[in-house]
Amino acid sequence: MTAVAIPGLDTPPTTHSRVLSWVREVAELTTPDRVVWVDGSDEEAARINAELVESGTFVPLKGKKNSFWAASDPEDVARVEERTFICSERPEDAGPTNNWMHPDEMTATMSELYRGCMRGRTMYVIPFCMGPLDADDPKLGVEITDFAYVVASMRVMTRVGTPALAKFVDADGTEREFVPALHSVGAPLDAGQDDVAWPCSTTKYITHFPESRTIWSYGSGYGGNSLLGKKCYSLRIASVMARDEGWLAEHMLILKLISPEEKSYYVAAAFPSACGKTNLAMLQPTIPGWRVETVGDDIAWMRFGEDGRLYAVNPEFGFFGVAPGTSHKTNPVAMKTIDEGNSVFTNVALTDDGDVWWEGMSKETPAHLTDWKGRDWTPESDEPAAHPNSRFCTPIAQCPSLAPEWDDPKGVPISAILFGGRRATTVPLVNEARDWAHGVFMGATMSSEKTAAAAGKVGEVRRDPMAMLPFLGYNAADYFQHWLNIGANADAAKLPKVFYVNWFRRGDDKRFLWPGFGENARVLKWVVERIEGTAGAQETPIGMVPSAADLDIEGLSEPAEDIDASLAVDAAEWRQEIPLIDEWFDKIGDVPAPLRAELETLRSRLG
Ligand code: GTP
Ligand code: SPV
Ligand code: MN
Repeated sequence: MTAVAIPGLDTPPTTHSRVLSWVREVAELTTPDRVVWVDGSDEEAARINAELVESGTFVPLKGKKNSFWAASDPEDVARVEERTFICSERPEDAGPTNNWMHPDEMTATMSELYRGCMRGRTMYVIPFCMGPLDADDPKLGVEITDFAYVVASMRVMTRVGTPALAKFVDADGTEREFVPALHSVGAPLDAGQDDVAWPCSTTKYITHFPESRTIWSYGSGYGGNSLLGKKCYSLRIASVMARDEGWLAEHMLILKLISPEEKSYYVAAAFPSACGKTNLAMLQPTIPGWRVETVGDDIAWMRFGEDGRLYAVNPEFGFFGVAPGTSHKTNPVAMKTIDEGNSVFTNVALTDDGDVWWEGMSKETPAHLTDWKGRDWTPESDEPAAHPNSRFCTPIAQCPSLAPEWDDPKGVPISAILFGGRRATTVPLVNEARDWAHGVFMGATMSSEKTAAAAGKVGEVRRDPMAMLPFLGYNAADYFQHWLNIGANADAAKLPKVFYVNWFRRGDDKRFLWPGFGENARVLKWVVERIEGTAGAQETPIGMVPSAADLDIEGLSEPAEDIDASLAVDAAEWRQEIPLIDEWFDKIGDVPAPLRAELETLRSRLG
């Protein structure tokens, strides 16, 4: 084969041999017009943003500094779970919850899709690092993409460019491992063909090869499908690394709660997509004396420290948050973060004076907007102005509640883990696990109504173990066993306490029983008091649940009946959960015995 001359390919800023050979291999397969090595500089970002404005992908905002509005293809608005694959050698290693195809078959199929797919486009090479650059074992990756929007967004979400690339080769010349992550929108351009603002393909694959720790994504520009450091690397591939190396890669926010006595507690919480992680991570407590600082809003990597406690690191560098519902009332910290500028807004509405708007942002609805599909919009329009899964992408450094230790490579010691979902019935506001195994059972059986974060029907209740259903890189039964092993290998007294929360229980008229948002601090306060042994709880068949008297509810405007109803444990409702859990465990297959035992305990306690 003759070496292909592609401008930029032969001027790499690294000597890392595998990076060089892989980039060449991809360039020869995808045949871009040119190759650009991303250095992460401000000058480069300004150039790429200008190109995105030129191509129509970005509209610069007048209302926010260095910020842009983008609208996706209307068919490319969310993660595509049915097109997401775990291609392990053996189907049983992908487990019953993932789509699987043999790696050879997938490699053959996708290689044909990739062949010539970057024709007429620029191929960007983005070296990146998930987590602090000065970690002992920095988790490196290289994303190749043909979409400048991905370059602009990766720069916000991860540590990219020259500082990351410097970690690829040690001073002594040792080359570090990295995750190769290939992305293409799958829309080659013929000579003279005009581009569209949001190129994508009707054929989509979001593929993970866990054994070779490789990611191949094709056909979509949407965040979770294209910003490959996020869900693809930091959860699906990292969960496999974590299984092999004895740590946890989880779909969790990390927050720091500071008591009036100035004592700090770190809490990690796993909620499914669009179920409140970003909001809880940025919570502003309504109760006097308590403060919350933010460490991360989506992903936690947790390892044991030398002291035997579990320490969490946020591998990300920005927030990719749900826009609708975000307001100065519900989440003032997020609003202040984006008001600093340097942000990308995708599929929100555009105001006439060049700023962004979405449902729930303000009491008054603007009289006229450009909706996410680029159409004139008025309050009389029958579709929302912003897509329900529209997102802001904004640098974490701009977050006013950021904890100073947020990027400490050691991480922060976790005192409590919360699991939670979106359930209109049955699940009480908060419930404390009796011990680690019971907590793992809570996580393994948690359930939630489907949201707009993934393509498909919204509202359906499904089991979403540890909020990882769409993000597990391996077999779910093995994952549950891994969680049990983490507990078995630890000093029980040093393990985080586990709780199960539900902010979304509803009354007969569908209103939320619990006010949520900043008021969730009352639940966090009870969690801390349980850790300290100072708060009461009632023993119920499902775990330890507070009564209203055990919670600090002073100053809440909700009627007492609503608070009681939010805390109620109705045995009849819970008996209806049992066959659903049976069905779920049957689907999983080899559920570890301690979790089967937990189910039998629950069954007998419910009578
Ligand atoms: P992903 O970024 O998709 O992983 O979602 P997330 O878990 O970060 O959810 P987020 O905090 O963005 O919240 C999703 C939606 O739930 C938003 O519309 C919020 O306004 C709403 N929400 C968050 N917290 C609460 C709460 O305590 N109560 C109620 N009723 N709604 C909430
Ligand atoms: C989620 O869906 O959980 C998100 C958005 O946080 S995405 O990055 O698309 O996964
Ligand atoms: Mn979020």
